[in-house]
Amino acid sequence: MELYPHIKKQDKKVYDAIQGEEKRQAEGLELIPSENYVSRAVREANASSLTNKYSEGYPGKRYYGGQEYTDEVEVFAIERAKKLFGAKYANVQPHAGAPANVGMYFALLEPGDTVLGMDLSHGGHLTHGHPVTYLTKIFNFVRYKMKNIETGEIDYDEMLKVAKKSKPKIVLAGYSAYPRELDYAKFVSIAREVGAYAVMDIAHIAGLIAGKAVKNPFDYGFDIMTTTTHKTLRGPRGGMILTREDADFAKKIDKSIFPGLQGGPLMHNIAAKAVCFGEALNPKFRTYAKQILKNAKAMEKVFKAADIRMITGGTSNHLILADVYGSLGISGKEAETLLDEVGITLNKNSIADDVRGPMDPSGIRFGTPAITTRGFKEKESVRVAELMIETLKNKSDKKKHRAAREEIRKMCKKFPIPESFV
Ligand code: DSN
Repeated sequence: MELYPHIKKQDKKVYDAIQGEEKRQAEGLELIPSENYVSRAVREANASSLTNKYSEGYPGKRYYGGQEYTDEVEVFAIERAKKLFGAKYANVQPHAGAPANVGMYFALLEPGDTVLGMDLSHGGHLTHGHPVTYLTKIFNFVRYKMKNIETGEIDYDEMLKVAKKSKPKIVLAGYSAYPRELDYAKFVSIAREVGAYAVMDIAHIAGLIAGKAVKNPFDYGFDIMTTTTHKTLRGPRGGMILTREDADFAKKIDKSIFPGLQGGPLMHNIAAKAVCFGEALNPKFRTYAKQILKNAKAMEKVFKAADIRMITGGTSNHLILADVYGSLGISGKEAETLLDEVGITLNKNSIADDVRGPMDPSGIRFGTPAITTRGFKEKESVRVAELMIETLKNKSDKKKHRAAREEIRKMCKKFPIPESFV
């Protein structure tokens, strides 16, 4: 079936670039742990005529006419999100994860207030207060870290000390490169002790929570969860804020997103979120989420057997952070390039206390959400890990690389990107 007949006819340059990307995705393995493949249904909603509509405001309270269907779509998304995560309120309008976090900060904080978040070098995220963001011009960010890099244990004693001293208004959990589960009860107890909100940025593990493969921070008393919808949750690119507080509090969040931060919501994107949440509510999604973890464990075993150091010693979620420089003498950038050549896409990543700089760090970060969507089980995941290690250990052996490329092409043919998940 010709998928893009109109672009093809009208704009050959863009058409060719899209075709190139389709082919790249079809013929290679995606191991970037924050990426996934969405269903055709999600893509159709995202490409729908809802993109034509301005809908500033919220369902039932819009600034423009003609909202009978956009209201329906947004209510579907909100109701499904609440059910999926056990939330009382959901704001599905953030365009991405960063605006979800910025909107959350402005709803909860005054300029100069303090946030206690995870250090970026130990797995945190730019929007959790890295100095390169504008956020640090307005709010004060203090940090916690791992106590033991080899096990991933967070230094909760130090965290409490810092919290008592700096009196944060938000104790922020969540990460983009941390392969373990957090002790949610400890986060909440520290937040309560200093009178702060307990907030978790679940972007990376939203699908694992929705699929009940890992714990839900709301069950431990967290007040707010922010997220993206396009990672393990397997939806369109986008963000969301979930709350369990009262209606006034939810109104504050809503006001912060619109009109505080954003203009018109992307209604086509919200429709795609609704479709994604519908998929995630299907019991099959639980099987998917659990398989993501099994596949990551299978890859961990191969890396362990090959004596390749993994930050925190392995994984309890969907991602692995491997110290390829320390273990194989190859930088993260070199490893990323070598693996790209054999059809495996992942990203270079700083590791905790990295001896190298962020543009060419010591580590690689990879994960299993996308290959699990393709239908990979433990057997295939083990083989991918073996091919990765073989490629890195034989970095100049072009023959081996060609053979690996060919094997990966075959795997991709055997496990094509599925069109439907329900
Ligand atoms: N860029 C995302 C990731 O790869 O983890 C986080 O924002």
